[in-house]
Amino acid sequence: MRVSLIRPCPRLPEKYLKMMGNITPLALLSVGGVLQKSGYRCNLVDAFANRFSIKETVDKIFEFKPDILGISSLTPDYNVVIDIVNEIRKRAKIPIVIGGQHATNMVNQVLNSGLFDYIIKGEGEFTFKSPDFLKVMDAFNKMK
Ligand code: B12
Repeated sequence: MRVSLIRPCPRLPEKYLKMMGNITPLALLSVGGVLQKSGYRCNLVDAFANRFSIKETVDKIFEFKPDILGISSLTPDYNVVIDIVNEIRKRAKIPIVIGGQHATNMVNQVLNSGLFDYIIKGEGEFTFKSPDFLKVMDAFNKMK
């Protein structure tokens, strides 16, 4: 299974992005590392490091031809995440998992948005590769 992991770039002026510095995407490296060890093929679309626009982010995602997407969201990223997901939905029907602090703390808001197929709360690496989650994924794919 091919998994594209996405770190969004918050919509802030460049001077604020610069102040944040070069932040290593620890969350997605943790998730991707565990998935790769379990046999998944992963790629990381780091829109923050590359200052990708919504279109560039989504183009990069589809270049990898993923079977599933995992997107990380802090609260300041969430408006951009919504735009990324809306753009993805225009182009393809693909399962989308959201994780990270916003999804963990604002689960009802995220669930009610109707934009995501799965929300993983808390530490995501082991949930993502758990047999229960894979079973649900399998059922989802059969419904398509
Ligand atoms: C270290 C840290 C930083 C470092 C970042 C270091 C780095 N290389 O990432 C610095 C100082 C740079 C920083 C900056 C900021 N931070 Co900070 N930071 C933290 C801190 C203390 C730990 C985060 C961390 O690295 N955890 C380790 C990683 C491995 O775990 P994780 O990020 O939680 O990810 C796990 C899960 O969330 C989940 N997950 C995450 N994404 C995904 C995606 C998928 C698909 C799945 C399945 C699972 C999943 O699985 C991951 C692995 O277990 C947390 C507080 C805390 N104790 O968690 C605050 C925290 C994350 N930061 C916060 C904030 C607000 C910020 C800033 C926006 C501050 C600012 N105004 O600039 C910036 C944002 C920078 C950015 N764009 O990422 C808030 C977020 C709140 C929220 N509701 O979103 C937190 C929770 C602090 C708080 N309590 O307010 N931060």
